[in-house]
Formats: sequence, structure tokens, C-alpha cells
Amino acid sequence: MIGHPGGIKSSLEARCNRILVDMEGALTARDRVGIQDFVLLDSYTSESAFLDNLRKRFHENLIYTYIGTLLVSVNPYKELGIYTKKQMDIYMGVNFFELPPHIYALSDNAYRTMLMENNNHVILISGESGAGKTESSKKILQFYAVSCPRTSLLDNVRDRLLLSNPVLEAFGNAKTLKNDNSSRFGKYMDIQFDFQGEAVGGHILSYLLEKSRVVHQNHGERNFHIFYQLVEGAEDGLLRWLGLERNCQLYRYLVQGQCAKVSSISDKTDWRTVRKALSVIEISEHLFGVIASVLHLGNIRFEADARGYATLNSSTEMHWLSKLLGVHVQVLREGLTHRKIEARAEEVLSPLTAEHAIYARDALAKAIYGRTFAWLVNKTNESLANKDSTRKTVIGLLDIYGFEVFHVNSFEQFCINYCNEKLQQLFIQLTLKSEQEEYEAEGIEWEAVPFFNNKIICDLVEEKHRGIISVLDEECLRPGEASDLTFLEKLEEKLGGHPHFVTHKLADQKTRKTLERGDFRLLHYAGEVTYCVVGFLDKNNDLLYKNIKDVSLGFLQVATQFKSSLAGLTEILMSKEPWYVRCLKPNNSKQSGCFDDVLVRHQVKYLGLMEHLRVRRAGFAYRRRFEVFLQRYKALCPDTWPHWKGKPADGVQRLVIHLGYRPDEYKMGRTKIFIRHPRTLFATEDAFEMCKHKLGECPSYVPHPP
Ligand code: AD9
Ligand code: MG
Repeated sequence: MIGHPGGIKSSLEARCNRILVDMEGALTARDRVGIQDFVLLDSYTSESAFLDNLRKRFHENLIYTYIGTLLVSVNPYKELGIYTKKQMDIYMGVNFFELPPHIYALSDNAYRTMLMENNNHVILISGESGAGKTESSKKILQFYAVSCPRTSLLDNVRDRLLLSNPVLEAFGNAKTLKNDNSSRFGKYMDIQFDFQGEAVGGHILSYLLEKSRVVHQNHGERNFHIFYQLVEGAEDGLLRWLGLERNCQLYRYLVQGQCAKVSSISDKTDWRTVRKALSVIEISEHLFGVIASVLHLGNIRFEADARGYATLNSSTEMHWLSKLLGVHVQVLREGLTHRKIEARAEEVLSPLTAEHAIYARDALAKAIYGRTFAWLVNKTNESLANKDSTRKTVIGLLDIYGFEVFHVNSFEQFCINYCNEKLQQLFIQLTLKSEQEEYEAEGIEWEAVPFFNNKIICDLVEEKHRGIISVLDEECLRPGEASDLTFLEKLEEKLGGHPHFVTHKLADQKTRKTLERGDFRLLHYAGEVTYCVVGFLDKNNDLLYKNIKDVSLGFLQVATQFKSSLAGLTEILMSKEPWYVRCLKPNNSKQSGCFDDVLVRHQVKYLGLMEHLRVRRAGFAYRRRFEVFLQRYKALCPDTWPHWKGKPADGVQRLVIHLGYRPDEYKMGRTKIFIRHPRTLFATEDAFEMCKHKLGECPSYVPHPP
């Protein structure tokens, strides 16, 4: 069987759908709803025409538009009723351009290509904070979990795949000023499929959780959802067992942003969902004990004694902490008010000042939460693991935290924006750069499309010895001498003159007015961001109080660890066939029906959508190695069937002439055939479906190209 189990629905059903869409098309004239693929736009080089088309469609609730096989999605900020089971069925097994653009069409095409070519795929979802990445990734997962064939009794794996989302969101997402459900960790998820196309397992990798949020939130922001869900939603008995009261205002770690209640969020309802999900994933209630201990920890107060050393009076909190963490009160007390230091091969306890004790308390809270999150991801993975050892193919889903700029930006934004910079670099490499290089290598006539390559910014951040991360690490290795300000001075020394880096000292007079002395500004691909250096060294060290001598040579600082995990992620993504969803944010006020031209134009620009369109438009949507193409379609031409003895390129040439390809529809490269429009390939695929009976006559036929 080729393609989708059950075959490509080229026959009656798909045709009926097409007729329905055509009828709809007749009713909704092109003028009103715009064009569903930018490639077909008449003035395809005009940014204004691009924007007009997006805006028109947005106001008709048509949030999806293609650029070839790339999907552009504009956040509608309202429920559209387009994610029903019925919609899933309509999109299942239908060729890309037969139906209006939809995230299900992209999901289905990735899935069918995976089955047809027996290889791994990845869907890269990008866009700034609040643009709709997490929602997109959920829709894709739902599509696979709900509508893929069910041939075995693995219903619980599908349930777990779906339920892993609310759990990780509860622990890893939070309300920020940009998004009420902002991802505060990066997530890469593999969905594993067996040879019949059934979703049989999954695996999640998580990237750098924003732990600082546990102890501090800016005005208008919240801590991670789970804390509020627990306090608002937990049953009375559970709250009593945890020593908590049903009032978020009582917990210091929950109220720093002064917005414990958010109108768009129902913590009570979400609690029920999370609770159920945790029980399906088989995670015990002890988890809540750890979460509650963080809240108790936050309420511990210190006072300074006559010598300024910390004393601790919070006996109720200490009691609950001791109970929930299973640590004796005296040990806790000592741990929170003293640090161990080595003196002449002996360990002695040195008292902490009240200020240092607060630091130690917060560091402990962050560490507890960070480790709990890592544990939760592990547990979820155990529950999603498929123990059967037969070969699986995967579709990966990448949903990271989007590019963000706040009034004050710190180490966290630096890491998040660097991550987005890397993803943009990958996009450029895989589409704009390699695409054009391939045309050249294959000898296809090509006029280069210029584009901005953000490699220069990635290098600025990550280059060895002189990149920002390297400089930060160096400073972190000079305890006692280095500070956030010496870090800034080193940056100025090493990076002065770099076109994407500026500080108060380096700036011209006009720019200087917009910068404080403790700031550095990066000119990111998506715009300028000013970072305040305060806290960079501390957050990069992320130490639980311990003697600095404990810091062994193998110790990696946070940013460096993040850099190497991103390098690992890039490798994973590069090894798979990519599909892209580019999410756009229509306005900054989270409002439906409001399309802010300036804001959207900016995103279209920095995401490189115009360049992508130009390359797509002038280029070729599909390419296949001659051998693969010939092997698959040779039955369609008497000259190539059952065996073609000559060169594969000549066989392909004979085949496509026989199929009636027009000369402008395809080009013969050195090793591959390039097909301009998917329609041509789909017609060939349809013809192939119809003559499949021939294949049985040829014992040497291999249905899946290698
Ligand atoms: V962040 O980088 O994690 O801060 P995301 O993930 O890009 O961001 P998210 O998917 O969380 O944004 O979307 C933000 C909000 O927009 C959601 O909570 C929904 O309220 C709304 N949204 C996004 N996409 C859709 C959609 N397809 N339909 C309806 C949507 N609402
Ligand atoms: Mg998100």
C-alpha cells in the first residue's frame, strides 16, 4: 500500500470535498478572501500586497495561508470552530492544495510523506511570544492522536500523548505581559509511528526552564500556573495535608506580580484537567508535596541578630517544610542560615547574613522546582515510551519560547532570544541558503535572492573566546573579583565596534540617551533588545550555596549548557525533513479582529517571509533524485516499465515527456528532477494510484523508494 493507510483519497471523497470548497469559493469571491497561497499572488514581490492578502483573509477568519508548503498562521485570539473531528477527517489523506490551507493539511502531508518515504520529519513552529506556537503544536498533536489509524490496543499511549500537554503547561507555562499562557521552557517532542502509521509513543526534550520566575515575577506577571491551580483547585483534604490555605495572597512567591487572578484563566478547571492527566501518566500526589514546600519556603522570613547574622523564626513553615521534604527541622534550619566551608581539611559552618540567607532560600526554591520539572519530564517520557523494538519513524514538533522584549530584559530574555536567533539561522540555512546553493550545485539557472543572514548575531552570542557567553563564563570563573559591571566592561573591550552590539559607552550621542550605564543592546534579527546586566553572573552560575572550591572543572555554566543543548537540538532538527509553521501576532493587546499593520509588517520582514516567497516562486517546490523518481513512477510509461536499462536521468526524461509535463513545469538537474508546482507531482501520484495493479506483475518492484 502506498501513502496513507487506506490510500490517497484521490477518488470520490476528495473530489466531493473539492467541489464543496469550489462552491464555497464561488460564494466567497477571491477579492474578499484573498489568495490561499502567496506563490500565486500576482505582485509577489510587494510587501503591501502580501500584507493586504493576510489582512483580507484574517478578517474573513481565514488565519492560514501557504507559501508553497510553508504555513503562515495569524493568531485569531478567538475560537474558530475549525479544529473539530469532522475537519480532521476532511483533511486526512487529501493532497495539499485540494483544500483551503490548514494546520491539519500540513500535519497530514508530513505524515503521508513520512509513510511513503519511510523517513523522519520535523515541524518547526516559530514566531514571537503570543503568536500561537503552542496552540499550533497542540493542534498537530491532536490531529495525530485522534485521526491516525488505530490498529492496536494502544489507546492509552494516545491519551498520554495528549495529556502530557496540560501537565507540562501547568508546570512550565505562566502568565507574562505578552501571553497569558507563555511557555517558559523550550519543548521538542518526537511522536513515534509504527509502519502502519499508528502513533505508538513519544519522547520529550525540554530546554532551559525559566526558574527565576519561581521566586520573582515582574508586575503583571504570574508564577507557573501549577501553584495557583493547587491553591485554588485542590480538594480541602489535600490542602490540609499540604499545610496550605485557599488564598494565593498568603504566599509571597505568588503575589509579586500582583495579578494572582487572571480573567482568561480558570485555575480551578485547569486543576481538574491536570489532576486527571497526572493520574493517567501515573504520577503520584507526592509531587504536590514538593510544590507546596516551595510555597512554604517562600514564606520563611529571616531577621538579623546583633551581628547581622540571619535568624529564623518561621516555625510553622519549618514544620511543614520538614514534613513535606522529609528533612529534620534542625538540618533545614542549619542549611538555611549557614554555609559549609572547608578549613584545614575540616568542614565548618559559617553563619550567613540575613541578606545571604534570603538568597540561599530562593536558590533552594529554584533548585527544588527545576529538579521537579526535570523529574516530571522524565516521568512523562517513561509513560510515553514504546517498548516494542521494531523500527519507528518520527515526526518531531518544536515549540520553543518566542522572541520577547520587555521594558526590562534580563538573562532569561537573553537566553530566549538567543534560542530564537538559532532557530531563525536554521530556517535560513535550510531554506534560503541551501535551497539556492542546491540550484547552483545542480546547474539550474538561478538568479540569487538576497537575504539577511543572522549568523553574525549567533556568532556574536556564541563564538568561542569573544562571544558574549564566553565572556560571561570567564567572569563567572573569577569569584570575588568579577561583577556584572566588569562583565559589561569586558564585553565593551571585546565587542566594541560590532555592528549588532552597543552600550552606553560605545554609543553615539543620540543612542546614548536611550541607554543606561548597566545596559547592553543587541540588534537581533527581530529587532533591538536592551538587556540590563544586573544578575547575569548570578543567574549564569545558578549556584546553590556551596563552597566555590566545589565547583569542579567539569562544571558548566547555565548559558554554556544552554548553548550546547541548542547545538544538540540543531543536529536533531537537521537530521529530519523540515516543515514550517510561521506564526504571526496580529496585535499587542490579545484582541480578536484587530490587525495591526505595522506590527504584522515587522514580523513578515524579520521572519524573512518575502525572501522565502521569492525563492519559492522562482524555484521548485519538489525535487527527487532521478533514481527515486524513476523507481516510483516507472510503471506509468511503457518505455521505462518494467526496467529501464539506460541512465536514470534519461529514463526520467522519457517518463515525464510521456506524462506530458510542460517544459516550464520541471528542470533536469545533475542528479535530481526539479518540479515547479506540487500540482504536477500530485497528478503524477494520482496516475500512479490508478495503475498500481501493474506493480504486481513485476516481482522486482520495490514500493517504497529507499
Ligand atoms: V510564547 O512564545 O509560549 O509566549 P506562543 O506559544 O506563540 O507564545 P500561544 O500558542 O500560547 O502563543 O498563543 C497565545 C494565545 O493566543 C492562546 O492562549 C490562545 O488564547 C490564542 N491563540 C493562539 N492560537 C490560536 C488559535 N489557532 N485559535 C484560537 C489561538 N486562539
Ligand atoms: Mg508557547
